[in-house]
Amino acid sequence: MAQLNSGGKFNVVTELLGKQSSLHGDKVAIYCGDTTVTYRELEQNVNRFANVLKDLGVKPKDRVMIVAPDSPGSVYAFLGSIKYGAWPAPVNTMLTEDDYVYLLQDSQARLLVTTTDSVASPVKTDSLCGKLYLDNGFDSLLKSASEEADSCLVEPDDIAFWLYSSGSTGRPKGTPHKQISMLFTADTYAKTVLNISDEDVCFSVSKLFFAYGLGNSISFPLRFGASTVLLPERPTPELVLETLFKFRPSVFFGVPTQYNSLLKKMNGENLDFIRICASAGEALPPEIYRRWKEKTGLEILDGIGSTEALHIFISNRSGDTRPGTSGRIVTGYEAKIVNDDNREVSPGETGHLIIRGISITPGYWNRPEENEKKILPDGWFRTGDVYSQEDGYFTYQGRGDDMLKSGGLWVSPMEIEHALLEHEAVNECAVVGHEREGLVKPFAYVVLNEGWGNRPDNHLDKKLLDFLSDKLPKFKRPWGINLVNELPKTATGKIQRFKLRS
Ligand code: 3UK
Repeated sequence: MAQLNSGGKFNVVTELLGKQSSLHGDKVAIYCGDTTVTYRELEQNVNRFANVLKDLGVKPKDRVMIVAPDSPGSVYAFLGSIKYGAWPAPVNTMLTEDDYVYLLQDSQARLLVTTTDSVASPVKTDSLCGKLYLDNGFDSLLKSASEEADSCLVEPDDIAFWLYSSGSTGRPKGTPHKQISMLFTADTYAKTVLNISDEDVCFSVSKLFFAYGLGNSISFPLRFGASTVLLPERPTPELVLETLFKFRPSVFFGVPTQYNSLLKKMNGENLDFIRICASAGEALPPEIYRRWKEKTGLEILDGIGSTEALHIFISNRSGDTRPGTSGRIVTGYEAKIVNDDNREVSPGETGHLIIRGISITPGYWNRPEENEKKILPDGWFRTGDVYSQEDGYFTYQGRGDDMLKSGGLWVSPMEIEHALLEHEAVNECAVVGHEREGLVKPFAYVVLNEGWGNRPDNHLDKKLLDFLSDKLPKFKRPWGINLVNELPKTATGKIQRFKLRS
């Protein structure tokens, strides 16, 4: 597990790259389109980026915001900043100009690393002293810098980088992470659940600016001397399949909607180069698990992680998957389910999930009220999720603010959604509570699969309700089904149930 000999100062990038580039200098660290980067080249370019920061007058702890597609250049910027002691903050590339103004102001970023076509590129703020364009002059700038650089030596608990956590409501929150945390997530989840080694090639559909993608594409492969496949483009199912066949990764990281759309595009392809499939971001419907297993012969390991925890802390294991659950606690973390008074509930009972582990953020940037609510005594952290647990297997019941109480009984929107998804007409759905005569009742919003929406006779809303009557007890059945063209989603693809409620 992530432990450092001297208890002294270090730099996580030296820890990750120094060892790998001397052991496997010629090995490919990054595949991206037709570009390959060896471990030696990666270390040299990371050093060059650190030297560029110095020349630009950036100081340790200054924020370097990165708004760029996944590419070798964005990895140099991320790791080079950490090596130099600055705090890189990779953020979502799909936001609006207003969002970038907010993010740059909130972080007081000194440098923006972006591309010329980015919505962020024209933005100006008081704190910003410069911009670097990865697609304009970047290569020659790097070439002019020395390939040797000293590491900024710090304590393992010092900050290494920031992410932005996008809750379902409110502005994104700056979420600093410690140096040690990149190693910790690798040595816990990536080692004990995925068993990643230098023989692996990792490919993540989730981008580097998500905590999930950052671990999958940087911390995990580099920690174990594996290779990573980066995809700069939007991961359409066609492009993801093409990438799978081109690089034949052994570890595939997806999200449930991606598995769902891949299933719809696939036609007897053989994916036997994949050793392990992971899913996170939202609960994996058992139906998608089943169909994927049937089509590919592969299990999907569903696990829950968060931006605040940096990566996955509860997960299914190979050969021991329980579809419909998030699996068991990942070695190195602790989890408890508590009631409103923070007392642990009995097995099988539903309550708030709280977790503890080294990789949890020390606290949001400039958000004392949020920190007060979420950070509990003794290092426990409130996830905001509602869970139950039996025999050590944790079952997601919904976000705290999405749960319904109907007829005095807890109703999990997820459970109804999973049942609806078993119907062949249903593409996506979301269940929320609406008030009827002063009481909250479940209602479903359903997006139909192609070809189902325009059948004249369909009465599908009635048919779906009939379908559910075999699957769910009466109190859990929706009071109505609304057929809709799409569901409101966050930039990260999570359904915004609060929008359907209002
Ligand atoms: C939900 C899940 C049920 C849950 C993430 C892996 O998703 C990640 O981070 P975010 O900050 O969102 C965290 C919230 O998403 N969630 C995530 N995974 C699951 N719900 N089952 C799951 N398997 O509400 C959680 O609180 O965007 C995932 C690794 C790193 C991550 N940041």
